[in-house]
Amino acid sequence: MKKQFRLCLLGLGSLMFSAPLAAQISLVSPVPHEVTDRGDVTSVPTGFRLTCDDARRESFALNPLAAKPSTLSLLPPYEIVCGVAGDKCIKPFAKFIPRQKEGYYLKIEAGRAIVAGRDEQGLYYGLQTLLQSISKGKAEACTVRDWPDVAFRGTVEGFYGTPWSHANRLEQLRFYGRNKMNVYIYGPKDDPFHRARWREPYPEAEAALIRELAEEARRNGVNFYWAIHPGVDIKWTDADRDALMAKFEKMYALGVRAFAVFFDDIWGEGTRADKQAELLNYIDDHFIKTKKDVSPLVMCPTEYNRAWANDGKGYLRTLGTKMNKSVEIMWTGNSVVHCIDAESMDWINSRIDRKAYIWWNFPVTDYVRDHLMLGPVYGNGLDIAPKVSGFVSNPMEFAEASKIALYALADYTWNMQAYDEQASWLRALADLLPEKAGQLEKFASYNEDAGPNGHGFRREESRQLSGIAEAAAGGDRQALAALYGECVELGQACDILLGSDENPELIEELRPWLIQGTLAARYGQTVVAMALGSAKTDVTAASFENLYNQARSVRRQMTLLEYSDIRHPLQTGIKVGSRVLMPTLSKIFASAVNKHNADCGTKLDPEAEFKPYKLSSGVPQLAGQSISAPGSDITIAPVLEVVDWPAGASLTLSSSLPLTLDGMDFDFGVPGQAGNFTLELELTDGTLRPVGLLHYKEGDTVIHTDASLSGATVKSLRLTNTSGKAQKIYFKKFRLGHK
Ligand code: LOG
Repeated sequence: MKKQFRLCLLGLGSLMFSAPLAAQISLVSPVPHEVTDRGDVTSVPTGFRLTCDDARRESFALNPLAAKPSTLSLLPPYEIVCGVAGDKCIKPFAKFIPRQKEGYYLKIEAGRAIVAGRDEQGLYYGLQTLLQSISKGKAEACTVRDWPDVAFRGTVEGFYGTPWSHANRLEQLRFYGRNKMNVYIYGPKDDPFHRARWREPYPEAEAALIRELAEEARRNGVNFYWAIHPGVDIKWTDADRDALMAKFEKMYALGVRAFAVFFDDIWGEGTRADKQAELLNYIDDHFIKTKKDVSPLVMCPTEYNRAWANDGKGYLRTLGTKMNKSVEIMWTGNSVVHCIDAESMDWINSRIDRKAYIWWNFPVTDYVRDHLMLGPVYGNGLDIAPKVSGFVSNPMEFAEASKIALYALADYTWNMQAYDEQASWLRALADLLPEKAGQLEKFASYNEDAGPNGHGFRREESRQLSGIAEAAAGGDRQALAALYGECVELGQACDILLGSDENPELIEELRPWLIQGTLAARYGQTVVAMALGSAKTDVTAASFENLYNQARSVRRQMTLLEYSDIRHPLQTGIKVGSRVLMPTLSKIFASAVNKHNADCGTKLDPEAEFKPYKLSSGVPQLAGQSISAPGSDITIAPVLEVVDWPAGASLTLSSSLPLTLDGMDFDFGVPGQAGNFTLELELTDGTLRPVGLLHYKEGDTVIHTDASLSGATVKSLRLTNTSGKAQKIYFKKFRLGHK
């Protein structure tokens, strides 16, 4: 028995050492609602004695204690009394338990703690709070009453791109448990058995993994939702309905006890509200309600944000009136990527006649794959809790890096009024990388904004530069010196993180951006040296030109790194400091060069950026897409949603150097589009040459060019919708090969 207690001690120990300094209830995240009777710091001896009702012994709620419960009163003596409302052993405390679901009462005293949950989930959370508040064998005496503001909190793995790995998902589920999140919705767009082949059951090996996830979720108090995405090709027939039900039965047999149906990003037959409602009601009546042990059904509508809602056609109102009230309806806000406020909740809730279930598209980066979103979580109303039924976040394909935002999201959805974006962010960084939290903070502060994007979603970045950037660009020497210092620190942070083995998975995810960060930092130092030099009379022309050449070379290396294989699959580039730092440095570079040219009569180029390829387009959704040029390919980043390509509108790709073409293929996701488009090459002498477009076989979505393209040396190429009417396509792939 003693041995078991030692195991307990180890469990507590690892938590203790991750928390800095003394025992603090104030270190607990999410921030608890009520903490009273704060008293002395009391020591929590090495190990504990558990007291609970027999009925509670095998409960998942005791998992945080990481050992089998025991009522034997052996040493060591710290007693943890655990129970759920109605249990005998916590009877005297029952009246203190909050009424809310998942709420708990916790009392930490010298010699014992009482943890009383409204339900098992509440007990589980109370234990999490107790364990988090113990640090280095000490805890602060206090009383906590706590409960969640939002009933369903967590994530929806709903992004396009490389789905999370199995190991990622297992770790996420544990992380959710620790952070009091109770939902994980499995819906990666690129799992074929979720979307493209939704009718087919998982092969055995994948099925076993789903089973494991469902089990791990249960151990951590998380509802594992499995989502299906049938809208692309569903026919509203009994056969398809039965195929969906059969798939759900298979998932149920694997241990899944929560289900979702997604209809986002589709067009055509699948988008019909009446049919969607009918199907969902059928599932609700004949599956969810008959099983008894499954969570409420969740659906993502086709019009899932206000910008896309066609109020006149009444899609949302049809769902609102026809679909069972027990079905949750997801909603991303006023647009695809948008913060949520009370007014926008009133708008949607009045249409769907229930509280919307928020699918927040943050920190997902599938629409801006060259950026990371590592900044604080802010912008959502602190008063929306009574208006939402759930709030889940769609993360980045980088699971560990996403934890920064998810940690804060857990905090926000648990206790909105107390939410402090900066404090939560700092705790998140310390939780993720305790030993290098400072370096991670520095790096993260240059990776917050998404850059210009089709969704118009922007974040503040590098707030520490707010008093410096403009002044430095204006030539203020003190500001330039401060900016220099910032660049030194950014470079140090990136180098230190690159060599850190504290969280290898995280560093691997960040690696391309960390390397880019070291270059950005070096570029910054060089540029600032140029500015300081150009203002001084004792700097020789030669030394200035050395700095100039160095700056341009580093800038070129940054572009080449963006094109290199270090990128993750599908990634379109690697941007660091794109909102404030890099534009500021470009301005400083330009003015230093202009000044030098004026002083010395030179003709140095005031543009440092190496940008060999440019894209312009009359198709709004394409105009901002990034270009990548790995090896002898040039690719344009894919667009995730349906692209509306107006009649007559073009896409033009131009190169600053003559380009000898070798081949080209592109995929518009729908067959038969070759005949609707015209491709023209602009040769180096300015003449235009049309190139034939074709599909190799009927039904093929990939478009090929005829042989006249190969070997042509061009300045640009232009693709135009010459069909005479607007075309709906998926901009899936656009690749140009050159010699
Ligand atoms: C998709 C989602 C994607 C996200 C951000 C929803 C409901 N659906 O525009 O899979 O990760 O936006 O790009 C979406 O948001 N479509």
